[in-house]
Amino acid sequence: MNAPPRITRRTSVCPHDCPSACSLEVEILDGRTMGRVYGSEEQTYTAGVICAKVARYAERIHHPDRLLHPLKRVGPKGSGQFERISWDEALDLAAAKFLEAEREFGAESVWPYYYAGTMGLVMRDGINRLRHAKKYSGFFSTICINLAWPGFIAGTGRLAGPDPREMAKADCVVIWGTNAVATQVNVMTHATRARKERGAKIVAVDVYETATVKQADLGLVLRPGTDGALACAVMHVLFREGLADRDYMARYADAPEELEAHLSTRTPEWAAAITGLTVTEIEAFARLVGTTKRTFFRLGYGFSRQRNGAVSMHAAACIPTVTGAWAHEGGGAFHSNSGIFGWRKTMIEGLDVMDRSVRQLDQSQIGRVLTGDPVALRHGPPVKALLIQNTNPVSVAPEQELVKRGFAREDLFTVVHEQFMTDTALMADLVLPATMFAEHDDLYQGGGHQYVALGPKLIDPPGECRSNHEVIVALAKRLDAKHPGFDMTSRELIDWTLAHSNRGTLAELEEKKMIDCQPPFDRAHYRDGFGWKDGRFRFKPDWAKVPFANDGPMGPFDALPSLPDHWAVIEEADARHPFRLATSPARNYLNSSFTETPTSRAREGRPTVFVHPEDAAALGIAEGDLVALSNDRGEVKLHAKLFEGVKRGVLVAESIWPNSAYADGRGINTLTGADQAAPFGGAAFHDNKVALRRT
Ligand SMILES: Nc1nc2c(c(=O)[nH]1)N[C@H]1C(S)=C(S)[C@@H](COP(=O)(O)OP(=O)(O)OC[C@H]3O[C@@H](n4cnc5c(=O)[nH]c(N)nc54)[C@H](O)[C@@H]3O)O[C@H]1N2
Ligand SMILES: Nc1nc2c(c(=O)[nH]1)N[C@H]1C(S)=C(S)[C@@H](COP(=O)(O)OP(=O)(O)OC[C@H]3O[C@@H](n4cnc5c(=O)[nH]c(N)nc54)[C@H](O)[C@@H]3O)O[C@H]1N2
Ligand code: SF4
Ligand SMILES: [Mo]
Repeated sequence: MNAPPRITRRTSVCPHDCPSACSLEVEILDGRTMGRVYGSEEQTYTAGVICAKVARYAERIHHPDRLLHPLKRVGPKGSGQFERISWDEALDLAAAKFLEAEREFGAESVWPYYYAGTMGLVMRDGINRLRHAKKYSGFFSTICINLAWPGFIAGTGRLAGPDPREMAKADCVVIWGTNAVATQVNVMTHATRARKERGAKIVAVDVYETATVKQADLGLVLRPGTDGALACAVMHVLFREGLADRDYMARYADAPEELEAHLSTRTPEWAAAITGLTVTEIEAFARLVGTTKRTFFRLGYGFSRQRNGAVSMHAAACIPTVTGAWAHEGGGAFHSNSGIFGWRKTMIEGLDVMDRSVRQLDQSQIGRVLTGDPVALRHGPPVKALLIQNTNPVSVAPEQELVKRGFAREDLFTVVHEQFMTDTALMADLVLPATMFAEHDDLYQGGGHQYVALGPKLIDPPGECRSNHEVIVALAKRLDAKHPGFDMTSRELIDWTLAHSNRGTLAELEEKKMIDCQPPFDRAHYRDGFGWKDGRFRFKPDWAKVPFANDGPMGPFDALPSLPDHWAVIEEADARHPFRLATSPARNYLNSSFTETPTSRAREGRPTVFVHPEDAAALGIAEGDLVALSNDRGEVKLHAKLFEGVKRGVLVAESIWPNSAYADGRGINTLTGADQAAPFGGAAFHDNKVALRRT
C-alpha cells in the first residue's frame, strides 16, 4: 500500500506587484504540486492574512492554459497560430534577430521591456544586465510610481515613513487614494485592529464607494483629480481653528507662514465646489485629524494617477506636518518603504557597465515608440526588436490603439517570455514559457512594509518552463554579452546582493527566512529631521531637486505650483466629453494577472462601468445595457451598472480585463493617455474625459 502523501508547508513570498509582498505558507503536496496557500503568522505585517486570489494560487500555477513550450508564430501577427519549437531553436532565432537589428539600425533598435509581474529582484531586474551589456535602448519606467513617489519625496526628502504596523496604534487611520480592501488587504488588518483595540476612526478618500469606503467611519467620495483641493481646505481649517501645531512647524517645516497666507483663500467652500464634497464633510475631516495627533495617513497610488497627481500627493503629505502628527507613534504619513533597503544591484542589473548616453524610452509611451513617433523615439532609430518579460503592455499600457498598431508591425520582431497567452504574447513572433515564483529562487522586499525575504524554489516547473534568469543568461551567451552576472546562478546573485548591501548572506536568510529592516523610530518619524540638508519638510518644494531617478523635467513642469494647491491640469470634462472616467483596480485581478483563473473571472463577471442612476436616466441607459465610452483616443464598449456610489459626471470601470473580454476587442486602456505628466512623467490612468452613450 502506498503511504498517503506527506503535505509539507514551506515559507515563501507573494511575487505579485502589490505593496503587501505577503509572506506565504505554501502547502507542497509533492515535488510538482502546490496545495493551499496561507498568510504567514510569523511575518508581523502579513499577520496571517492574504487575499483570496493568492490563497487559491494552485489554480494559477497548475492552470491547464499555462505556456509549457517555446512557440514560433506561423500565421499572421495576432492570429494565435504558433508552432512548437525547441529552446535552442527559439534562443538562436531571438539572438539572430537581435543581432540583425543591431547591425542594421544600431543597438538602440533593440528594446528590453519589462515590469513587475514578478517583484523578485533577480527575475524582474536581471533583464537590465543584458540591456547595459549590449547598450540596448534604456527603459524609463513610468507606468506606476512616477507621479506618486516624487510627490511624497517633494515634502519629506525620502521615500519612507513610520512603521506601517503602527497603523494599529493610531487613533485615526486615513486611507487615501487606495482601495486597500482590494489592493493591499493588510492595511485593513492593521487599521481595523486600531479600531477594535483603541476605538480608532477610519477615513477613506476615493472617487467612488469602494469596499474600503464602505468600511470607513468617514467615507469621502470626491471628484477625480481634486485631492489637492481637499488637502488645502483641510489645512485651511487647521490654521483657522487653532489646530495647527505651530511649534512643530517652526522646528520641522520650511515655510509655515507662507503656507498659512496662501491657504487663506482655500476655504472649505472653495474646495467643496471643486471636489463635490460638502463643507460639512471637509470640516469634519479636518477637525478629526486636527484633534487626533496619532493620525496615520496611508497614502495610496490611486489619487496620484491624475495629471496633477504629484501635487496632490505632496499636498496630502503636508497635512501631518501641519498637525505635527509625524512626531507621534501611530502618526505621520506613509506611502512606500522602497527607500529604506539600500540595495546594491550592480551584479543583478549590470550597473557597472551602464552607459548613460544610451537613450531612455518611456515605458508608458510604448504605443508612440512602436508607431515611430520621433519625439517618443528621442529622434533616434526605430525599435526593431522587443524582449518582453513580466508585463502585458497590449492590455495595460495607455493609448492602446497605438500599442496594437505598433505590435502589428511586420518589421518588428517581438519576443514575449510569459506564463500565459496574454494579449501581448498573442502578438509575439516568439513566445517563451516562464516559471512561476514557487519554481525558482528569488529575493523580495516590501513596499507597504519593511521586510526582505526569500522566495525559494519549492517545486519543479511544468513542461519546459524556464526562469527569466535562465533566459537572460542563454541569450547573453548567444549575443556575446559580457558580465560576471551572466556566469552566476540566481542563488549566487541573491547571495552577492545581500552581502554587498550589508544584509548578511543567502545561507543566513535561508535560516531566518526574512529580515526586518525597519529603521529606528526617530528616523522613521523624521524626528531627527526630514530628508533635506536643513532637516525641514518642504511645504514649498523645489521640484527640480526632488531626488528621484528620472530623465529630467517633463510635462508642464514649469507650471508646477510652488505651494500645495488644486492644480488644474487634469483632463476636465467638456461639452463633447461630459464624464470623468477612473479605471480603478478590480478586486479579483491584479492588473491583468488572474484574469486567466476561473474563480477570479467568475467573481468579476464581465467588463462594466459604474454610472450614477441619474446620469443613466438622462441618457436612457438601463442596468446592464451595453454602452460605449469614447474620447479622441478611441472607443470601448462594456456594460453599464447603475450605482449611487459614484458622483454625477463620474464613471468608474474596474479593470484590467483582457481586450478580448470587450465587445469590440478594445480594452479599457484604449481611453487612457500616455502624455507625460509633471514633474517626471507617468501615466494618469484615472484621469480621462469621455463621452457615454447607449449602443
Ligand atoms: N486586487 C488588485 N490589487 C492590486 C492591483 C490590482 O489591479 N488589483 N494592482 C497592484 C498595483 S500594480 C498597484 S500599483 C497597487 C495600487 O493600488 P492603490 O494604491 O490602491 O492604487 P490604485 O489601484 O491606482 O487606485 C486606488 C484607488 O484610487 C481611486 N482613485 C482614482 N482616482 C482618484 C482620485 O483622483 N482621488 C482619489 N482620492 N482616489 C482616486 C480608485 O478609484 C481606487 O479605488 O495595487 C496592487 N494591488
Ligand atoms: N487602465 C488601467 N491600466 C493600468 C493600471 C490601472 O490602474 N488602470 N495600473 C497600471 C499599473 S499601476 C501597473 S503596475 C501596470 C501593470 O501592468 P503589468 O506589469 O503588465 O502587470 P500584469 O498585468 O500583472 O502582467 C504581468 C505579466 O507578467 C507575467 N509574469 C509574472 N511573473 C513572471 C515571471 O517570473 N517571468 C515572466 N517572464 N513573466 C511573468 C504574468 O503572467 C503577467 O502576464 O498596469 C498599469 N495599467
Ligand atoms: S495581498 Fe498582494 S501581496 Fe498579499 S497575497 Fe494578495 S496579491 Fe500577494
Ligand atoms: Mo502598479
